[in-house]
Amino acid sequence: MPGWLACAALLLALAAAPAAWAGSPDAVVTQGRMQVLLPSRPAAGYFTLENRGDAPLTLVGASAPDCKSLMLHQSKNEGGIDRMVMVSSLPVSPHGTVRFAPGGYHLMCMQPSGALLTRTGTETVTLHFAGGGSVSAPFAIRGPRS
Ligand SMILES: [Cu+2]
Repeated sequence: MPGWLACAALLLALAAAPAAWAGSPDAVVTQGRMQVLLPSRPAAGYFTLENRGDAPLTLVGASAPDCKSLMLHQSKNEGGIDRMVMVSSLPVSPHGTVRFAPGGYHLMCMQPSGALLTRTGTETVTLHFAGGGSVSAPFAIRGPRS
């Protein structure tokens, strides 16, 4: 086989390799929303994360332009006391779904600014996965009663 042909065959094989994502894992984010209670308080982010791939995904972080930091949190009730714990990584099984919803997992936006303070439009939230991939999605900005 001529050298160039072997090279073309290798490229084709690489293109067809499953789960060889670089930058865009098989993760789909829906129902994203940022709930801003008071401008002086951290805002909470909720969404549904679906893994449409055949390989497990591990969510390891999040970021947004109008949050100084955007942390993964989990609300827990232990002995009648509500508290929040930091989540360093969260696995999403193949074809599995994880919901970030009030009372459970949520994003916590520290020191909200920009559109989060005027409570208008959407905030682009980027989810980061183990292995270096990430996915961005628009999150609707909501006030306390919406
Ligand atoms: Cu929290």
